[in-house]
Amino acid sequence: MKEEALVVIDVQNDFCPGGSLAVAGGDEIVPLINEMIGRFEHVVLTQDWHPAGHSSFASQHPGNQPFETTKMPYGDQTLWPDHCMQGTVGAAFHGALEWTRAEIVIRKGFRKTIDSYSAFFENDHKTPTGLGGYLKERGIGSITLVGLATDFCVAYSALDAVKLGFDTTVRLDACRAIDLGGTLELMTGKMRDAGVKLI
Ligand code: VGL
Ligand code: ZN
Repeated sequence: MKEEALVVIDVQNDFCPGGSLAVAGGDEIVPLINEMIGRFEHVVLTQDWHPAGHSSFASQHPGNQPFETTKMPYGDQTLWPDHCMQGTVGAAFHGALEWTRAEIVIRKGFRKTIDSYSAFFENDHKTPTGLGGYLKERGIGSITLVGLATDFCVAYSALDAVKLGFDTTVRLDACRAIDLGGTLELMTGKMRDAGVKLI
């Protein structure tokens, strides 16, 4: 029997109300995620973890505003307000998240010149974070994704998980979206087409 893991994406203060890149209702999902954490054999967390001056921050691109898109060597990149800086309160997990059972925390976006939405690959879609190898070595074949944000880090993680051969489910009721001009509908469609189970 293949093992199953819950993968909790980026439930961090900066993505919750009051944070610098707040996702509407981001904190509402914490009780449901806590309940799920209690039911899964394996729990994995991801943590968006940027150095100061990260290249995904609009503040590093004179002439650009947050939420605009720019070209990077690895492709198009949305620019964000400064967020989830390493070691800050904004980068910490939401205070009510019951994370103690997590067996691994995957940090991502820690290289200054490249962003990483997905828990599996950086935004060049080539550089692995190590999570795919970790799950495979542990005999985990199915994953359920929850967290923030549905249309960015959750969606990119789910699409990569399918590519890596994991049986992949997203619990949409335990996610919240940024929804930048239709990105929620776009990414939900891509997940459905790729074979992600959306619940
Ligand atoms: C995320 C934008 C920038 C996310 C992370 O967790 O969805 N979005 N960094
Ligand atoms: Zn980020």
